[in-house]
Amino acid sequence: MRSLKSSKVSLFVVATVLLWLKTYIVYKTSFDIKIENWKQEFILFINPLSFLMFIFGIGLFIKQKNRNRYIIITSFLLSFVLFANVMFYRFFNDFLTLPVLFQTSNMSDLGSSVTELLQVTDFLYFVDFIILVLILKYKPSFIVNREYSKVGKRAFFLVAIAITFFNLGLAETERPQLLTRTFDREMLVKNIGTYNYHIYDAFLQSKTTAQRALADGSELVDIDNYVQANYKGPNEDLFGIAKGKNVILVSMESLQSFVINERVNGQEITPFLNQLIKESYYFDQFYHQTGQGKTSDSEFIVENSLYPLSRGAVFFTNSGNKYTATPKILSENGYFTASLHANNKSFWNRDIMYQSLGYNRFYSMTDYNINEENSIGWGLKDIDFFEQSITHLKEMPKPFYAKFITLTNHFPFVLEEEDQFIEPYDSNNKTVNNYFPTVRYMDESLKIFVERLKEEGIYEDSILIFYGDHYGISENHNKTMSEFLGEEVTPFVSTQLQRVPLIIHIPGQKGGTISNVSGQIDLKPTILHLLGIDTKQDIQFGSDLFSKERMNFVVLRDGSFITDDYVYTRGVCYDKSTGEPTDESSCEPYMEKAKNELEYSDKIINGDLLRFYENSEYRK
Ligand code: GP9
Ligand code: MN
Repeated sequence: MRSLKSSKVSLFVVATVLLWLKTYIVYKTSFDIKIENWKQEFILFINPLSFLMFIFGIGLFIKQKNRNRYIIITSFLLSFVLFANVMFYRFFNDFLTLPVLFQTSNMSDLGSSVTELLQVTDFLYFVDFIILVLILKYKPSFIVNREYSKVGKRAFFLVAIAITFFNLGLAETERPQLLTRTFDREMLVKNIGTYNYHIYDAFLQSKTTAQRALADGSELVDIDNYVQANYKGPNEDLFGIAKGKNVILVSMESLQSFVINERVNGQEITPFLNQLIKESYYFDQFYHQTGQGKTSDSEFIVENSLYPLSRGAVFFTNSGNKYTATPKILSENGYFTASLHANNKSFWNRDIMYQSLGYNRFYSMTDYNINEENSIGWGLKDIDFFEQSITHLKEMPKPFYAKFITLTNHFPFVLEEEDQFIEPYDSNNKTVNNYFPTVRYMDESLKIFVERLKEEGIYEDSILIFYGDHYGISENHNKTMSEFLGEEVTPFVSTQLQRVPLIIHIPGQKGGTISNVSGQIDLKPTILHLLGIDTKQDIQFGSDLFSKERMNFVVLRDGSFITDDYVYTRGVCYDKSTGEPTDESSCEPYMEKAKNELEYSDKIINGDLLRFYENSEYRK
């Protein structure tokens, strides 16, 4: 009697365990999720559990009669979500997101090929659901149906909560700031599980939708007035100087200005860039303005002349917005526009965002030959990346606008012995030590890239724009940085360290060093003006770097700003000439402007205001 009773189980337990195991098996068999160590494997294994406990646990509150029905329906729906992801993955090699689901072009592609994508064995994706139905029909005695005590229910949900936190905690150690930075769908699914990922995606989506729905375009009047009042005309001598030329943009991973013309252990850190600077325009007071979206933020700023968001990555949160980005403008002006980056295409949601930015083509991981020998750290080594990219470049229709995103100089700055052209710095801080050889490696890759461009006859027909995407050495390393720089890293110095190199090479121009206080936001009008394209009608917060009317002023995403004479950061006004705090009144005239710019830009993004711009009547 006793043994008979104990062999009975609750249907919700069976459903949870079956779906849990099934999800894990599907992860392993239907998706290509890269696992690097046992901890990641363990996270992958447990990640469906907490969600399933919650969702099936709701059944505990439902009266017996309906409970089984609830469990069966839920099991079917979740299986369907999983299956839909599998189908989507077969076609797009990516996980579903809500905006994508409603992006008709994507879905009609998929719709027409659904029958081709279906396989006979696909019913296996519903096998647990089938088992549940069969049990209920033929072996109902196997199932115990009872009401659960309050304490029992409470204990159950406490365990579910504990598992959630355990999962999130583990994920955080594997991937810090996973949720706030929202890196990559694969990374999210890997760490929080496919079901939680959909909830998170739905949350992001509803936030965006609500803000967008509430906007009506009337906000644009103020913004437009501000932008028009701050418009700076182009430099007459340079406007259109590169008309019809190719544009080669290189995002230099984690490159900060402090390494330029600097040595470590007596060796030059960036010999090639130091050389290139002599034949180009070099901006030594140029700042990155990125937030949590890192590289993707820099891409966003550079191509839209808007600020990124203070939280999250705009590439994720607002990828469906209307933008008037450089690639879009240029493709309307006869250019072929492409981005080249040897990483997973869904990283930073690039595959989706690039459509909104107007790219014709994205050369991602699958367009490169990547193997164990030619990769390190985050993927394909920069030298191999550039070498392989030349083939793509040669095939592009001319003129082209091509953006290259380097990768090797990425935290944690790992490099193989054979790629170390200089010795690491000597301190007890591995990150800072190793930063220099990887920077040096990237410098070498750029040298090879330019040599190849010359060999292929592309160099003389192109303008080159090389910029650092964001800092590489974070504030966690201030102590070692103080040692390296020979001065204490105060908030003032830290702000100065946010300078990244910007080099613009224009064939036939001697160039020179320009010390305008400027930032990534200024690149869009600069590039367009060099190509002879007017930007007077654009909503932009930057201004042409060569303009004679320029104001020396840049705002960073954290609200800090820099002028000719002052640095304002963390509520303190610093005198640039001394690096010491000074009277707040010196910074006061700019405070309002800095705040306004960030707020206006946020409004544009959150309200998707540019959709009202082109067709609107308000501009006379
Ligand atoms: C990844 C590359 C680097 O595709 O953009 O990412 P980051 O962490 O620098 O933003
Ligand atoms: Mn980066």
